[in-house]
Amino acid sequence: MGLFLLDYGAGNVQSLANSLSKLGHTFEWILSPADFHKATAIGAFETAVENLKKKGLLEPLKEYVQSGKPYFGICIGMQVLFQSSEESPNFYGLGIVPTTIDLFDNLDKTVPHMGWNSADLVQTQDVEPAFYYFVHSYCAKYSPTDRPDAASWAYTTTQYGGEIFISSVRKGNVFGTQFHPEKSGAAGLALIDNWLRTSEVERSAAISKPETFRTPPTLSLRLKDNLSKRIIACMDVRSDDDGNMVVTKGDQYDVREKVPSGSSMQIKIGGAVRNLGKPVTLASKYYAAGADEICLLNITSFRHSPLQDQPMLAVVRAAAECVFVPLTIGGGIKDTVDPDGTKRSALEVASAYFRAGADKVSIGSDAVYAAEKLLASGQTHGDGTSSIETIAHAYGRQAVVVSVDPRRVYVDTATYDGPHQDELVHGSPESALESDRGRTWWYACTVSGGRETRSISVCQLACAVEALGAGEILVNSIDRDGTGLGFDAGLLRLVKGCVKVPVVASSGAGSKEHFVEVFEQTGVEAALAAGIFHRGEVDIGEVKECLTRNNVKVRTHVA
Ligand code: 1PR
Repeated sequence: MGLFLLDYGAGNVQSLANSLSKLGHTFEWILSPADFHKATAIGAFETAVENLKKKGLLEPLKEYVQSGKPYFGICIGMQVLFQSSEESPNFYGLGIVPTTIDLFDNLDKTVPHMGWNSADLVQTQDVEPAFYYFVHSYCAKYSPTDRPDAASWAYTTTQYGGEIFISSVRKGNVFGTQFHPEKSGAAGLALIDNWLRTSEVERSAAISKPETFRTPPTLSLRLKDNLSKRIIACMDVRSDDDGNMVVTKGDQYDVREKVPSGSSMQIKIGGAVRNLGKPVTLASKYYAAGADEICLLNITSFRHSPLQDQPMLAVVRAAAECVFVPLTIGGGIKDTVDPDGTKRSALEVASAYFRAGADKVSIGSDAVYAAEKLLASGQTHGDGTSSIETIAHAYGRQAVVVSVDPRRVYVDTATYDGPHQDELVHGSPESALESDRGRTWWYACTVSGGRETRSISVCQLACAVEALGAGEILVNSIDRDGTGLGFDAGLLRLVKGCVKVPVVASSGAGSKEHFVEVFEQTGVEAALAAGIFHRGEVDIGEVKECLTRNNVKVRTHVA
């Protein structure tokens, strides 16, 4: 009798498989209803219940759970234990936990709820809560007065803004977590390991003690929720001049070494591609140092970027085996054609990366084209065909990041009569930065890694991609990239003011204090940096210490 994982092919179940391998557990996949008879425990699955129905797995799953055999469900794997979800009116779950899954309200917070938050034990308040990685838009509200039966299932609760929800359920041999333990670093791996190493008998005995399920307590909202700010390490990846995949880093997107003037080597394309290390080695190092997420960008994807023999797939696969926090892959997420003429949709490309172990995909150029199309149509919703929509529909909006590469377009206020009047930013005449001093500009979107500037502004893009289904917006800045001058707060405030989804600040970090400034001045949910980490100028731990000293909440227990 072994450990079984249930996957219906649309989620990051590979991450869980990697976590189990790392912990030394062997497992098999559930492929047909008959496999339930062999299983003693099963793992996460992520997508709508309809897919389970199609495969004839829903009823066997219900019988399995009701028979008292061990079940561990993650995210949707927990939600499926409930009656139904507002996400899909025709969705009927297993009905084991007698309540519904509802959408978060976004009046006081960004939705999805994405990042590291605490999971507080319901019955015992004296244990320091652990932090886990959450990413979801729907939740089971914790309500012991209105829904006491459901609340009695609550093992942990979590507060997000003005709402308290059930972040894990546990009774007998059933355990479900709304958070992703397989993406929650050492704390998450320990939680999975403990559960798997406890015998069925011990689990049932512990959980049937009378005091364990006394009346669920009423919890009061604290002043502040615990969602922490995320620090993301980003690697721009490309092949060097010898064809090896390397991490590089540009200055304003130019990744080649500067050639000394007068050098006989001085040619139009500049010097060699800067090589700052191997992507998997660095990803593993940043995970160990406490990065809350890792981002890998294929920066030469503007060229022909086939799926067949795509070297980034191998990089993602290897990184996912040693990184147990969320992994985002960007570059080349678009419709493409393989050398043999096979057409690959953006959804197929994204699916290949998810199967390799990515948790999110980041879309750059294709998002600009989709936003332009939406604006030209005059509609508020897309026609369902863009890469953002197809991937969000299949994997959930939380799996779709849009990466924006804006560039400043300076204007003369006396003569400017263009369409971006409302988005003009005025630099103070006293600004320390010469690029800002007394000048006025707007932010234009670019495609192909900044090689082509478009007329759509960053605000137009942000609003459009949110409407299309993006779950997060990564805001780079070509002007600040690699300069170490600090994040562009004006740009980030603009984007934050346009959207409700989480915003990630990127480009320009030059000191640990810059991270404090960006969180205090812009309200972004996460900050990403590259060069400062690659060159070893500042360690991720130092950044987090500095943020903690300045009362910015971050995940600090990473060991
Ligand atoms: O258009 O969907 O194929 O995606 C291409 C992706 O590759 C986009 O996310 C785009 O930002 C990225 N990209 C393309 N060319 C470059 C380049 O540098 N030549 N990198 C590039 C963008 C920006 C950040 C960088 C931060 C932080 N790099 O990724 O890591 O600016 O740097 P810093 O902390 O050192 O200042 P598609």
